[in-house]
Amino acid sequence: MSPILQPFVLRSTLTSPFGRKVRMAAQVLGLSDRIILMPADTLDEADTLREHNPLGKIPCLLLADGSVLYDSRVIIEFMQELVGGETLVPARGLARYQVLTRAALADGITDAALLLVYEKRFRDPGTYSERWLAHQRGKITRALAAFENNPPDAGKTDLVAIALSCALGYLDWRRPVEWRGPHPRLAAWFAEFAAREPAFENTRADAS
Ligand SMILES: N[C@@H](CCC(=O)N[C@@H](CS)C(=O)NCC(=O)O)C(=O)O
Repeated sequence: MSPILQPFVLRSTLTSPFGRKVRMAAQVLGLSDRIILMPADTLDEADTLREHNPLGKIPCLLLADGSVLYDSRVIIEFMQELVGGETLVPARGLARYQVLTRAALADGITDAALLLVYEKRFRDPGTYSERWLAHQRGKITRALAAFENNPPDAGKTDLVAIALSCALGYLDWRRPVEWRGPHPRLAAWFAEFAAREPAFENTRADAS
């Protein structure tokens, strides 16, 4: 069977911001109905997730031939190649690497936000490292400032918009930093993007 006709299993939770990136990208590329979501528990040693991805991270994509793809960036590149075109990422040239770099910056916000959340999940109160928390907050603050100075085009749904909207959605949910006040242009971009792009609303954890 051609890979385009095969179903894919996505190991993820509905609340994972990186899983949401993949779910949004799949919708935008018209691949949602090919994807079967199989929840994974990253804390459960018995979960087959660690066989699929030794890092024990979500999302990962299981293909019909037994291959496993991770991480979210690789899965999205795979899906883009499957459908063809360059909806999410330009195929080549400097423009491609500029989009990938901006998307990496957006992912870095999510990575740092997750580390802030994990610090409190894995350590007992009183043992949190304020220095480590400030180090991660600094990454978020600097990356948000860069996007505030140069927000994406609200009319465009590319990899940058997907990664950034998932990062901001995660900040809104977990609130590791207060981002809206100091970043009005970014907040305006986010509001406009969320209102315009159905894949954003459709991939909320509580979307029906
Ligand atoms: N670079 C990875 C990051 C994935 C990631 O950090 N996923 C989180 C959940 S959103 C996770 O699996 N955390 C569990 C862990 O780190 O053990 C990607 O883009 O997919």
